[in-house]
Formats: sequence, structure tokens, C-alpha cells
Amino acid sequence: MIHKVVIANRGEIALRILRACKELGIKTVAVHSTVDSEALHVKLADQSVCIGPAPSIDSYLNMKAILSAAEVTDADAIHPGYGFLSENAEFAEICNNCGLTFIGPTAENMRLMGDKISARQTVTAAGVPILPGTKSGVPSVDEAIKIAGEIGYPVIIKATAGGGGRGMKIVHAPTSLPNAFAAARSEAQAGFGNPEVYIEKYCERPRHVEIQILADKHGNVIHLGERDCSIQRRHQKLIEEAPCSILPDEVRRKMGDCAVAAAKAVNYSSVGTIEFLLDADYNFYFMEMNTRVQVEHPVTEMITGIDIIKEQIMSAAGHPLRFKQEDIKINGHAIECRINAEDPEKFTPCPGKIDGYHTPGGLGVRVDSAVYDQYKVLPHYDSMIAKLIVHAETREEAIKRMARALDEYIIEGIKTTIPFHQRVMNNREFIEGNIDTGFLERTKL
Ligand code: MV4
Repeated sequence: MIHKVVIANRGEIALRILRACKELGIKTVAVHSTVDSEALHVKLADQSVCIGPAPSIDSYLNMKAILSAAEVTDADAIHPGYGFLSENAEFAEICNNCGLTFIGPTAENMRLMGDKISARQTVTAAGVPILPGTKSGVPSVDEAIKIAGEIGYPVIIKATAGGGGRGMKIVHAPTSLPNAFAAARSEAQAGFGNPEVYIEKYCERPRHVEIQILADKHGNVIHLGERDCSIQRRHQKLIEEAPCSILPDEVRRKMGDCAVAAAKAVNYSSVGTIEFLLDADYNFYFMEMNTRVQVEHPVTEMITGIDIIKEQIMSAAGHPLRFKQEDIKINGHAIECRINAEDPEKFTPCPGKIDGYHTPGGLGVRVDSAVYDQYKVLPHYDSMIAKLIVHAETREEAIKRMARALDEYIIEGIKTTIPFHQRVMNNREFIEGNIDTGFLERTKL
């Protein structure tokens, strides 16, 4: 079993991991940068270690400092949370070589899924549908024009080493391909250290639907149903819900089976997410696998009653899954709003001191956050300060509950995206479930 975990993260997810550890009887070590010494995860952990100055590169991404923190505290495991080192295969490998349990998938899992072309090939062999596209990297503009002609426009150019939507280029006609191709390659080089790109058929106005996977180290894989993450702005998810309100049961079953097949195809262990695009005709296509716990995992916890972080830790400790697929029952509807310290119109970061704070409560309301009254939201890190999650019997009730909880949420002293979320909860298209990845771009809220 695991006795003591270093939590290599900050903010709400550090607190979320800490809570799971406490309930499992596992000791916790918080690591923090010099500017995070007043953070809640530091105050609530059994021990804490300062790992460097404010910039993430010197602290939360500083592998040596984090490994040293594990050594001096005699910890036996590291939980990376999301972001930072969570999908760094080298870090997972070093942890394991140091005798530390990395609470996540294997380095090999990460490498196989991190290379988007190899991921496409691997899941295709397992019978999972993908959009028409290239089977290898596209080396030249001439090749790109030839391939795009075969696939048919519009096409999308993506980085082989990319993910999460960064650096993608949509191309509607051959005349715009050379520029898009060059831009995609240079952005891929700059962003991921690898210029290789591939081309896919572009799917217009899809929904972003993803399946939560739970896998142990003994080859058992189950899924916890889907989340609809279509409400996003510039590839930043803002609202997520579970289940996807328009998914026919037959498609839901197939998507779940495909997600399990994709995870099994790489001998996956730990928790992970298989991302699909769902088109207007209910066809779904594999996009990528996220080999970490995700920000939006709570909506799945609310509708399944399963503590995903606890299961992740148990899996890392070598325990076989406690559930079979038929044990998983979906109950009601959950919605999550990401509350960011940002201007609610322009989405520009607004760090500063919280001066007046009251969290909402009542049945079916959950707040995952690490901020408190008089806390200073720092400019050095991500602007998400809280996740407000609601659970109710139906989607309609969940929307009303979210609107009510948003009304109750008082955060003074800084600007937050609460007013934005209130507008979405009152939007007719959203209420009717008429959402896709283009919703925020075309909707006047
Ligand atoms: C696509 C796509 C349409 N067609 N691929 C974005 C996140 C990354 N995991 C994959 N993404 C997409 N891939 C094909 N072949 C649409 C998206 C996409 C998107 C694209 C442009 C602007 C906003 C978007 C939001 C969600 C998904």
C-alpha cells in the first residue's frame, strides 16, 4: 500500500487529492512555490516543502526539487494532478526508477497516446472509429495538398506531438493550405518541440464528448460514462456536464465500448479520458486520450457516486478494480462551471485579493476550490479559482440549481466569470441542449 504521497500540484486539485488521501489513511506532503506558502493545500497537508520560486518552470515543473521533497519526507508516491508534470513520461519513468509510485499511467501509456498519429493507428486497430486522415506525418506542402484533395475540404492540420487543440489549423480550400501548413509546423515546433503535423477531415460544429476510464494494473478496464464538454472558448473548457443530454443509448453503449477498447489497446492503467467528436448524425470519432485526471472529473463522480481520485490511488497501489462495468449506474445529471478570476466579458486574467467570500450550499451543490476570504489570487498561475458543481435528478433541475448556486456565490475584490455562467444558465439554446463546440462563438449571451 501507499503510505505517504507528495502532491505535485497546487490549487483546487491539490486539495482534492489531499482529501482523497486523508480518507484513505495516507499521509500527505504539499509542495509549493515561495509565493504559495499561504495556500490551503500547504496548510492542510501533514507536511510541506518549498520547491522553488514563483515561475512554474522553477517550482511545480521542477522535477529534481519535487523528487528531493519526496526523498526528505520519506514519501513513497507522487500524485501529479493535472497540468504541470502530469503527462510527462520522463517524470513518470524517473519516479518509478527512484522507487516512487507515480500515481498515473505508465510512461509507455503516455508515449503511445502522446503521439497523436500512433494513437490514431493503435485505436483503429482496436476497432475504434477515426476521421479520414493521414496514417503518418505529412512532410511537405505538396504532399499536404495531395492528401487534402483526397480527403476533401475542409481539413484540419494538427501537430503529431500536440493535443488540446493548440496549434490546429482549419483549411477550407487548397489556396490557403501552404500558409496554414507552414504556420502549423512552426507552431508545432515552438509549442511541442516537434514540427511534424498530420491532416484530418474537418468535422463542422461537433460536440466534444469524452468517456472517463478507470483501469487497474491487472488489465481490467471499465468506463464511467460520458461528459459533454462542448461549452469552450479558445480550447478552454468553461462548462462541462454529464451525461451528454442528446446521446442515444445505443451510441452511448458503443462509445463506452470503444473507449474501453482504446484503453485496452495500450494496456492502460490508472484513470484516463478518451475524447471523441460527435457529429450532428451521432457519428463519433476518436480524437485523443488524456492520460491524467481531468479538471471536469467531478461531474462524473456526481452521477456515478465513485471517488475517481481514490480509485486512481488504489489502482496505483496495485489493487484490482472494485467495480465491474455492470456495477456502474448513472444517476441524474451534473453540471460544472469553472469560475475563473477573469473579466467576465473579455476573459482577461484579473488576479488580486479576495475581499468578501461566501460559498453556496444546499442539496446537490459542491464547490471544489482552494481560495478563501482575503486570499490573494496570484498572477503566476492558471486563473481558475473554483469549480462549482451541481447534481440533480434532471438536466433542467441541474440548470436551475446551478443558476441558484451562482446567485449565492459571493466573491468580492476581484472580477470572476460568475456573471458569464449566469448568462449561459439563462440562455435558451443552452437550456434546450442545443450546444456544440461553436456555441460560444455564435451566441450573443
Ligand atoms: C477536430 C475538430 C474538427 N474536426 N478535429 C479540439 C481539441 C482537440 N482535442 C481536437 N479538437 C478538435 N478537433 C477534426 N478533424 C474540432 C475540434 C475542436 C475545435 C476546433 C476548432 C475550434 C474549437 C474547437 C473546439 C472543440 C473541438
